[in-house]
Formats: sequence, C-alpha cells, structure tokens
Amino acid sequence: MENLTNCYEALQPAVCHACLFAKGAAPGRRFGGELFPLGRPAAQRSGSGGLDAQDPAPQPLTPGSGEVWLLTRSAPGHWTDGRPAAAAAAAMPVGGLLPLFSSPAGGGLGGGLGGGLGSGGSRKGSGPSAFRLTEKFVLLLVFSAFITLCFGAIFFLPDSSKLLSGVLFHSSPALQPAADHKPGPGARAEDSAEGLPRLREEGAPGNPAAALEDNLARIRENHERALREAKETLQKLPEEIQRDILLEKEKVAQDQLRDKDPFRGLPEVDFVPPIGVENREPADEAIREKRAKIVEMMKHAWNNYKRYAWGLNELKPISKEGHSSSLFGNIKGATIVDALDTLFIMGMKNEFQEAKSWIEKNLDFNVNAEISVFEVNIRFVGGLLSAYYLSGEEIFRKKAVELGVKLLPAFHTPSGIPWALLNMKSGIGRNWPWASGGSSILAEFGTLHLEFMHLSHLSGNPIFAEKVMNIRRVLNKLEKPEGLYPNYLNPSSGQWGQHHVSVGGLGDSFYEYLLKAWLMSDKRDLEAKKMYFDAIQAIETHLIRKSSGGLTYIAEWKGGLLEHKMGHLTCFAGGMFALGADGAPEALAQHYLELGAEIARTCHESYNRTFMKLGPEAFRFDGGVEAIATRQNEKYYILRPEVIETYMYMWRLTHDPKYRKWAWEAVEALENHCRVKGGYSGLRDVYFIYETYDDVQQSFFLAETLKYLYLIFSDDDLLPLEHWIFNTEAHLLPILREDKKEVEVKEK
Ligand code: DMJ
Repeated sequence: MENLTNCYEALQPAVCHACLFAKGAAPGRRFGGELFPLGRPAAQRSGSGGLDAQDPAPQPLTPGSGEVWLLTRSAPGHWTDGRPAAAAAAAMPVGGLLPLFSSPAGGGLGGGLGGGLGSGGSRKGSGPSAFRLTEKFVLLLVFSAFITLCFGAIFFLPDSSKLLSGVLFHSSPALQPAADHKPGPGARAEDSAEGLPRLREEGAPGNPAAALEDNLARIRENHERALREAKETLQKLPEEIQRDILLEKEKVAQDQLRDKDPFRGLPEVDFVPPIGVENREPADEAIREKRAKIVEMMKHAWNNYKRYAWGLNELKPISKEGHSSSLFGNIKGATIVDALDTLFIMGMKNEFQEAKSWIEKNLDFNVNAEISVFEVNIRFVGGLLSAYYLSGEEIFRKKAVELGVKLLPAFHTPSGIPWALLNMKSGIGRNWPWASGGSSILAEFGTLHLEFMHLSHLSGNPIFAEKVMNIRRVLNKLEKPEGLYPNYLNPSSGQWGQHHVSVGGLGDSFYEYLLKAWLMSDKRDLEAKKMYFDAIQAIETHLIRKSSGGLTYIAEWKGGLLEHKMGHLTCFAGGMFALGADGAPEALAQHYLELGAEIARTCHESYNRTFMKLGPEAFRFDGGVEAIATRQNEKYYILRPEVIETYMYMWRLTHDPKYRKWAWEAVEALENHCRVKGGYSGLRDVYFIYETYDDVQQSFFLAETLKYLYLIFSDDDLLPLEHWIFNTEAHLLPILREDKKEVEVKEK
C-alpha cells in the first residue's frame, strides 16, 4: 500500500489510476480527490464518448482478486468494458499496445493513458486545466516513447530491409521475389497473414502510391504482430517459460522415438526372466476344474472378440460387431493390449502371439484424437509394460515408452497436475467439462505413478518419474480438509475444487497407488507409505460406517456431509486394506486385515441381494435398505472386477475358503446371465428376472475379472505378491528391488 501512495504522490491521478486498482488495492479507498474505479461511474462523468448501450457494466475490483480492471478507449466513442487489463489490452488495436508497458504492479502508462488521456474519461469532468505540470510532463514522455518505439520498429522488425527500400528509398516492391514468403515447416496459422501484403504488392506494379499504401499496411501488420508476440512473451510467468522449455525437450525425445529405427533412444536392457510364471496345475482336482473353466471363459471372450471385432477396441457381443469408446480416441486394439498378460499367464500362447503380431503391425499412437490420459495409461501403458515383463519381447517395451512420451504433454499445466484429456497429435489437453471448475480428477492424475516409474526404469529417462513425483509434491503442499483428499484439483491454481471425497469413482485408485508405490519400491518409498496410512486413517474416521445390520461400508463425503452410498468400484478397497495390513503399525495390522474382510463381506452381500447374484453399480445404506441399489440408474453391472479382486487378495492373505466359494458364485452368475453366444455382456438391471444386456464386452473383463478369477483358483506361487504388484487394471509390474534390479539398464 505504501508503494501505491508513493506512486500516487509522484505521478498524480492520470497515471495512478491503474495503481489504484492493482492487486491488493482496497476498493473504494480514496486517493487524493479521485474516488472512482476505472469503471462505469468514471466514464459516465466523462460527457464525451461514454458507454455504448451494449457495453456490459465494468466490474469493480473485488478484494484480493489480484486483477487490474481498466476502462480503455479502443475507438472513438467506444469503450472496452471492464475486463482484466490483459484481455482489454488484447482487444485494443492501437491503444491496446500501451498496456504492454504497464508496470508489474499493474498500473503504469497503459492505465494512465487509458484513464487519463484516451478518455478524457474521468479527467474530463475536471477540465484540461486540471492537468498539472508533472502530469503533462509524464504524458509527453509517454507519447514520445511511443513514437520512438514505432519509428524504431521500422528498423528492427524482420522485414525492415524491404521497408527501408520500399518506403524510404522508393524502390519497387513488385520486384521482390514472392517465393521467400512461403511459410516454413514451423509456420503458425497467423503467419499466413504475411502473404497478404505480398499479393497486394504484386497487384500494384508501376503504381507507386498504391505500393506505398500497401507497404504501410504491411508495416502496420508486422508491427502489430511483433508487439503481440512480445506482449505474449512478457506476460508469461517463469513457470510457463520453464514449461515451454520442457515441451521442447519432450519433442526432441519424441522425434528420436519416431525415427526409423524403433529402438533408437532406448537403452539396451538385460531382461531378467520373471518370477512365478510357471503355471503348475493345482493339486486339488475340483480346483483344477474350476480353473480350467475360467480358461474356457477367457477363450469364449477372446475368440468372439477376434471373430467380430478384431483390431477394434471392444466387442458388442449381442450385435456381434466392434465397440469404440471415446476414452481411447482412435487408438485401436484396447482388448488386445488389455488381454495380453491374461493370455500369457493362462498359457494361451498362440493367442498371445496373434496379439503380439497385431501390435507390431497395427498399434499406432499417432492419432489425431482426444484420449483419456488415465484410461490409456492403465490399459495401454500398463498392458504393454506387463507383457514386456512377462515375455521379454522388446516390442512391448518400445511401444510402452513411445506411448508414455505421447502422454507427456498432458503435464503442461501451471501446476504440473496433468489434464484428464489429451489430443495425441496436437498435445493439447483439457479437463472434463463437468469436473468442478475445470479440475483434474484425483483418481486419474493419481493413477499414473506405477506405470511412469516403470517407464523411467525401462527407458533410462527420468522424465516420467519426475512428472509423477511432482504430482506428489503438489499434493503434499496442500492443506487437506480433515486429512482427506478431495476428488478435484485445479491444475491451473493447484488448489482443490469441490470438497467431495470418495474411495469409489473419482478417488479410488489414487489410494491404491499410494500403497502400491510403497510396495513396488521394495518398501523404500516411505513418503508413499506415510501418505497411504494417513489417508486411510482419515477415511476410517470420516467415511467408514457400520449399518444397523452390521455391514461395514465406505460412504462418500461431501463437504462434511455423508452420502450413505457405496459404489461397486469402492469394493476394491477390501483387498487394498488387507494388502497394506502388513505395513501398518503392529497394533493395527490385524485391524486392517479385518477391515478388508468386512468390506469383502459387504460387497458379497451387495451381490447376494440381487436376483442375478451380480452386484449393482452402487448400493445404499439409507431409507431402510442395506447393500441394495435403490435408484434405477445404479442397478447395472458392467462385468466389473472390484469385488472379485478383493476376494483374490483375501484368499491369498487368509486362505479362508469362503473367498473361493464366493468367487465361484460369481462365475456361475456370469455364466448364467452375462454369457451370450457372441461373448459376455453387461446387464442393465441385476434385480430384474430377465437379462437386459448393455451389449458391451468391456476390455477389463479380460484384463481383470477373468485374471483375478484365474488367480483365485491357482496356487499362490503363480505371481507371488512378494514379487509383483497389479496396476489398477490388473496388469503386472515387478517390484523394483534395490539390491537386485529386475532389469539392468545398460548404457549403449
Ligand atoms: C478398470 O478400468 C480399473 O479397475 C479402474 O481402476 C476402475 N474401473 C475399471 C473396472 O471397473
């Protein structure tokens, strides 16, 4: 505030108008005789020009908004409205150049001219005589600076040689070769405007007056463009400049990978054969048969996909054709990539080879379409990494890294929290339009960590790890309401959006990845461990409740109020609590294992209380019901894995036979209600006596549901949990040992 006062005293109102409304200035505070913000009241006093009827009312500065609001004359008799200075400046053809020279405090000469000179605005009411000597001096200074700049630009702009010859030395512009105006490869759209005066020049041979006019037009255009560009650069924050540098770096990395030699840019690695992939038959015959049944289900799903939708993303088992989801833009083959590791561990060698050769020939990421960063990461990057770690086939490593590089532009946000959606070709990202005030989603940006750490490990390039570690940094700096993580985080401000918390949709796999980051690091990532245990402690305090019928459930938290609803997605948490129990403080280890068992029981009840014996998308614990969906739009089942996933962890960690029993109930229900001639379909209503199909065989049915079922009916030495973690799409990633790295990265 002291600075503002000094500024005022030195320069007086004309110049200090902008100072008055700069960041932090108290609205309505008097400085000398001037009362008016640079908004409508001042302009109305002007008497000349004034506001057009259609002009929106200028907005006064709100305390702490940090924006400078200007009322600036853009053309005779017309006023720009009270937009932030930057926006208003951009709209000004001539006067608009002035704010370029504004002081960092947001005031300066642009504001001074806008409010004092251009308008006569607030000044005119007091008459020209009101200009003091100092003011006049300053205005003179500003004017002469502006004129000097215009003149100087003639000499320093890129085309100044032509200008000098055309204007000062009167040589004929028509003699200039037109070819030098071809836009280069890096030319931007606006550069094409450059071609315009050139054409005009060519149309005016032998007409010096027209040529002169054309040249002047060109000077004007060049001048304005140069100033626009300079203004853009000056307005960039240091972080933005830093981001541009990073973008350039990533482009170089991308170009390297696009090179003819597909393995260029990747270091050689010694592939270490994976642990626990020998596929021994279970000793118990009944279990063996059950396991064989799961393989038969996988064959039914795969063969129908192959027959009716090969190469497309998913299968429509009723219509018997391909299904494309916008989540993958026009990347193709989601089912192929998602199914790879399931095919491998089930010993479906031929199918695995078919999938591999399709990937070699057809999997293409150079697509001009918007994809979901989260979905592409968990299914495609995860699927390719897993296939590499199981088979050692280089094509999977190469494709995974290539795709990882394509996802990097999603992180070009002021905070480094990635966008949800990304155009793979342009590298332009954005967020889901429905997400709280342009926020990114916790479960999306929080579910990149495992894959990105492995991408750095396999590419020898730390950039992937840096991106996800930065996400963690941002999260750790933020205050958490009641220790909880809201589902929404704005990537521009780096602040939380709505305070909604969920262990189901929008939140779920963020918590899963904290735990697994710790486990995958061979328990060295203690920061992840702490974040995980702190988070679940807060969840237990604020979200976990017991119904009157004795069912433990995880509610959703909306700004302190509980919605007593649990999603099918939330059911993965039973497995998560049990898996993490081991790392909890001793007194709590048993507690977390029991909590996992309780969630498994509740989710089993949600299946058991339906007609189809398959669980609804969400179930409630209010209005007199427990573990039952009450809304029609929550009664569907789309072949989701989460309940079976929890059975798998509970079986592995407790060997309580009920988990195999429950898993088998699910198999029977899938066979009775979801299996159709053309594959497996989701159901629209699990409480209804007839099947109403949604006609989609989700790729995660092959990646997750069938894989977890297969593991439940296998011995524990198939993919032991001490050596592998599953990403959120059930893709396998090896634990990165400190002593014995799974893969030795060797310098080329
Ligand atoms: C899968 O794609 C993943 O498990 C994800 O984390 C959540 N949703 C689906 C399955 O329901």
